[in-house]
Amino acid sequence: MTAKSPRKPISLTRFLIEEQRDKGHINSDLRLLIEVVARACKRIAISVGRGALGGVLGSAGTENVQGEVQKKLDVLSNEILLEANEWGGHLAALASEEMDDPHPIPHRYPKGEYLLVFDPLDGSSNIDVNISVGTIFSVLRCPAGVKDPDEKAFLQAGVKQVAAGYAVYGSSTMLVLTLGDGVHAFTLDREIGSFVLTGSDLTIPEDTREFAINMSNLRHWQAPMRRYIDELLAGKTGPRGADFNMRWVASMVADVHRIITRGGIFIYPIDAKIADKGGKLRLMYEANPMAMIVEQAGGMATDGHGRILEIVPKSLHQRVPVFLGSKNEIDRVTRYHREAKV
Ligand code: P6P
Repeated sequence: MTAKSPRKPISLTRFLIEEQRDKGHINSDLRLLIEVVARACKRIAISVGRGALGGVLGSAGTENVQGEVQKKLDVLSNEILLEANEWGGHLAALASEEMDDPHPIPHRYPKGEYLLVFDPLDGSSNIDVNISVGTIFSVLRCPAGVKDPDEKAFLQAGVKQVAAGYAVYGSSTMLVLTLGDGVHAFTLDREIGSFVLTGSDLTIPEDTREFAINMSNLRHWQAPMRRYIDELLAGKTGPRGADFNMRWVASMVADVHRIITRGGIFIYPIDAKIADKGGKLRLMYEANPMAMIVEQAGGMATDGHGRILEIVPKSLHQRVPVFLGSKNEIDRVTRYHREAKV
């Protein structure tokens, strides 16, 4: 009997060509966009992976529009994504957590039909302590007839996203992607320098015994948030009749990747400390792309009241509360908020 040859690895390039040619899910511009973003993420992975040897740890000594001190790698990652995407002719404009306003495509290059918005290095406060960080991106269509997209062109509800993904720079570098037809995971094969398909149609279990939240904010939470977490902490003898485990990496990409991989819930609720800002996490380049990925994997993503993907943005850097992950738990905690009418 001849030994069965192992299945040939499917590269990201082949996956995207088959999505375009065989399924008609994407066109050549969107295929190019994803390939370019993936290549930029490989470059970011190399810089992140160099750590202290790369001279890119620590603060850049500047602040972004959020008033957050920028890390050198925040700035570098942003520049890598801008340079990679400016010349290809697939984008009409870009926007980033690290830039006040949208970045126009230079007039010397052709424009395309897509808008790319991203958090170039999410969780960057973890870089100096060698904890996983990541890049989050969201793809929208540029509204018809808009030649020079400004902020207004980006202000589309998350349901309008045509693709979303993240790269997680952890023990391995992975790219997790949805084109609106399921969630697929690719692992970077460093020897050949390609992302290889290592997970198809990822699915989040509807139930979980694991939650992720920053417990240090407990005293600032609204009543339904306290009720939900108190019930989890009460364990077997409490109203839930089961013990729950907690994780909090303080890197959204790492926490969400764990949930995509084995289930769980991630919550960054509104609290008294951040009520005036509307929340901690940004709608356009954190909540929306992650919400699309989570829903495509069978999970749920709300702001405590309604689907995150149905929120019509009022500004590019708008913040929202985020509840996402295993469907039955997000359904419960959202019901508690609705019942409390907060
Ligand atoms: P806290 C990172 O700064 C981030 O935007 C997310 O990646 C992460 O989930 C959250 O903030 C952590 O916030 O308040 O726990 O530091």
